[in-house]
Amino acid sequence: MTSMKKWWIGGSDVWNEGQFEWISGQNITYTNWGPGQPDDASNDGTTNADCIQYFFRTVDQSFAWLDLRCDSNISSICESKAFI
Ligand SMILES: [Ca+2]
Ligand SMILES: [Ca+2]
Repeated sequence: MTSMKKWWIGGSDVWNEGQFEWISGQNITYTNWGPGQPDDASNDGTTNADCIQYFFRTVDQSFAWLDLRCDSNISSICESKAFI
């Protein structure tokens, strides 16, 4: 990883506002929303925040989720099978 401290993690409520799902279609069974999230708003004040970002909270040195506009230009964390 680089010094970036925010990533897409593949969850969205673009299909049904307020009902977040993984893009694989699996239900989200664990959440780690930051304070006040999800609020369907992005940091710039725009609405329609439908994708889940995993980010580092400098205020308490922890990681949390927030919802953000899906067209925001950040990197993704991907899951794959191990090839061992
Ligand atoms: Ca939303
Ligand atoms: Ca938000």
